[in-house]
Amino acid sequence: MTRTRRRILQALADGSHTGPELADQFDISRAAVWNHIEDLRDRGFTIEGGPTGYTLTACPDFGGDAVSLGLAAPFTIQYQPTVTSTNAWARDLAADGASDVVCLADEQTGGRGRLDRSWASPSGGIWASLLIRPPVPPTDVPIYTLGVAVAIVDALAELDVAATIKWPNDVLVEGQKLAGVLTEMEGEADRVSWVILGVGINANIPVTALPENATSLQALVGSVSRRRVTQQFLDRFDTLRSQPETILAAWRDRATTLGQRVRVVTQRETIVGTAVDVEHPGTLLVETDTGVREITAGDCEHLRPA
Ligand code: BT5
Repeated sequence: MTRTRRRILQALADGSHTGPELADQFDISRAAVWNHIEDLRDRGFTIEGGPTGYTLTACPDFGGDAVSLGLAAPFTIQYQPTVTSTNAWARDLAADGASDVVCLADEQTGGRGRLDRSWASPSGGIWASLLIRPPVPPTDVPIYTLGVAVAIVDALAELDVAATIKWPNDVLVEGQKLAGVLTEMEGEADRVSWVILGVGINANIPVTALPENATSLQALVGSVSRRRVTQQFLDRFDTLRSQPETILAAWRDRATTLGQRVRVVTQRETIVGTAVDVEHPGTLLVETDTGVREITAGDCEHLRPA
């Protein structure tokens, strides 16, 4: 969208304006204003004309223009209806030097989970990858993954959906997975070059289109505004990334793993015990018969109490 068109949209979001007012304000002809309004309508914005001028009465449910409008966080939003994987797309942008970009899609044909698992991504989801370049060493990156999970839980709370986090990054509602996070990065020993935080939220999707043990917002509360959920999530994450020292406490408050009997499968072994804490930057401490183990990565299963 051109800069003028974006500014006209913002002006209409702030209140009604007549064609001549917009023409004056942006120093363009009335015909040009009309063209911009028609283009915005083609993009899915409902703009009604009346005695007080043009009024924006509805936004599209999703898309780059819709999510950008009213977003406080300084992210550039890029949108494609269908992609293979938003993380793969964000990697291409990272190679081009981009930063603070969010790649959004309605559908992914090759969505990925951790360890190359597949991630079901039918149309109606929020499939998003945040490309950021935090000034930290690679060892600190897991804290941003925890921050993303916190931001998702807080965005869902606005819909009265009470979600919790299972270490390290599963967002669950009543034990079923509603959202997941896949973090990728590149960097040198003392500084990351880029971090991609891939976020999948099952939004307006019937559970029949999802794997077992998955749930969706549609199943929990009915169809939602993906625009609002995405904006709330991005704004919350932006606040958290500016205060990374607050993330761990926020994560602990929203986690279900602490205090539970767990089985954690890492690349090398399986550890069974009680999850007693999570330490910076996201290390799980599990008390076992042979002492406390520190686990930096793995798949965690909550067990019934012994
Ligand atoms: C994750 O992996 O939970 C990370 C998911 C990240 C997806 C986003 S979408 C945007 C971006 N682009 C991508 O290509 N990926 C990211 P993991 O913890 O490994 O969980 C994967 C497992 O969750 C699978 O093996 C299934 O059992 C299950 N699963 C697959 N699709 C699911 C879905 N839509 N909802 C819930 N569970 C799912």
